Amino acid sequence: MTITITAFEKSPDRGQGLARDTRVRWALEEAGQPYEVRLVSFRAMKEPAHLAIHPFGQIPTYEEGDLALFETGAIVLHIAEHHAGLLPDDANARARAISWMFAAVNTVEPPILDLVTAKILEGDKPWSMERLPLVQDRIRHRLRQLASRLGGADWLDGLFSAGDLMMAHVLLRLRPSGILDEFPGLAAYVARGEARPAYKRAFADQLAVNKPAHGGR
Ligand code: GTB
Repeated sequence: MTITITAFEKSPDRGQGLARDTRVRWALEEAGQPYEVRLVSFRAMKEPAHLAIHPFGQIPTYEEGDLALFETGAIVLHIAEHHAGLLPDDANARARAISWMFAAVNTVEPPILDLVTAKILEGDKPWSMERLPLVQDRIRHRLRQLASRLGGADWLDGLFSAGDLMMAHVLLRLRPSGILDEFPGLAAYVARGEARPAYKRAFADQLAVNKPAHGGR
């Protein structure tokens, strides 16, 4: 059955891989599953046809036969549960890997999203500059905890899993801020994720859609 995902017709990051379709592409590449991409404009995302698949009018979505999913955590978990390579066979190790997936989207991603909100959506408010250090420090607090748990290991719990995939992609969003580089262990962790052939294919495919015309940026 053909798998079809949705992605930005034109990603605001111009192909840095920060939009969330990248984590779904990455999971599909790790699982060795071919897929098609339907590109959607910001307007189309808010129209009934897309809202029928994604109630919040966002990307990415995932369609396979009569199954339609939204939310990257659920999509990546679905892929990981149906194909080898993203979750361990041992039941307890599998449950722990899923904990890391939830930790990525529920515990680590929210303060990172707050930074985006503070800089972009609230950047013109008179109190914005005053709030920024608080938001940045909340991220640093989480990263300190995560770095301490990772220690010198390559991955969060043994072999690479969907938990690492989600966590590494969540952390990638921080790179433009410079905060990721304050934590060399985590920066190296993200780089290990990016070095995986599956990530490279996913990144290249989203870049091909978003590459600025005429080679400029
Ligand atoms: N919780 C949902 C999930 O995990 O699937 C969140 C989905 C989501 O936020 N999708 C964003 C979207 O559709 C795209 S990824 N936004 C349009 C809208 O809400 O109208 C978020 C994103 C956007 C841009 C960049 N960037 O330019 O760097 C990075 C990430």
